[in-house]
Amino acid sequence: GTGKFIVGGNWKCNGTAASVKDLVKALNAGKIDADVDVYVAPPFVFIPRVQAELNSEKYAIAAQNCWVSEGGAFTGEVSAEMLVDANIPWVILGHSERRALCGETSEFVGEKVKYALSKGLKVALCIGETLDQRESGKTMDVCYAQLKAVNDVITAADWDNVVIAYEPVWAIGTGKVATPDQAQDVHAGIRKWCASNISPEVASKIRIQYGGSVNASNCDELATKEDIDGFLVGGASLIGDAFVTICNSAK
Ligand code: G2H
Repeated sequence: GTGKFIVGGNWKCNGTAASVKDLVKALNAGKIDADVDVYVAPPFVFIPRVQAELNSEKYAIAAQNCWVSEGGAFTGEVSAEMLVDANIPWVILGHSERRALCGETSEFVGEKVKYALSKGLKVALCIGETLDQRESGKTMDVCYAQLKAVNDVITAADWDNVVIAYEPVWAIGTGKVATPDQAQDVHAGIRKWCASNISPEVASKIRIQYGGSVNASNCDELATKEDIDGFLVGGASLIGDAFVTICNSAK
């Protein structure tokens, strides 16, 4: 890849006021290389305190989700325009946990990406196959279908504000990380798909993060791969020094 390395910390549904305070302190103490973009995605309830305390020169804020259209009578949801109004520049959409546990289809994720982009948010779009799908040889078809559902409803120019996070479901929170070659193969396939189905320009500049059990020990080798442009980190993003190490793993 040619874009600036980008690392996201997905805190998922974790934390207490006290643990968030400690994590912010550890992140603020970390030295982040100049040539990396970093975002962290706290649970909504912690975002205001993280915004107030986290060093915004090193870390941007992301939401972990937002609603598919304009806010209104949608109990429990947070709208894209609320994120913009709250100075939250990024949103993670299509995470496999939301696809699997909250019934989000690829078409629904596509509509969410479209709406979030239309409001000016930057999107980390998560895609990836399950173990069954990998074992039956459908990895690339699954990734392509998830990308197509988004590409069908946004323009080529819209992709400038999208980062793709390839997260094989079998590697998420399992400690079972994809090998650097496995990840590289899929990333290269995704980039090729972008060249054929969006444009060669988008393909050459879109950033593709790898996610799934990334930690401070495995990030360096993964980061050597040509088409791995960064990481989306779950468990290890809750450990300040580990996350800082991952942020600085660009080769
Ligand atoms: C994948 C990843 C972050 P973890 O979901 O999105 O989580 O690093 O815990 O596998």
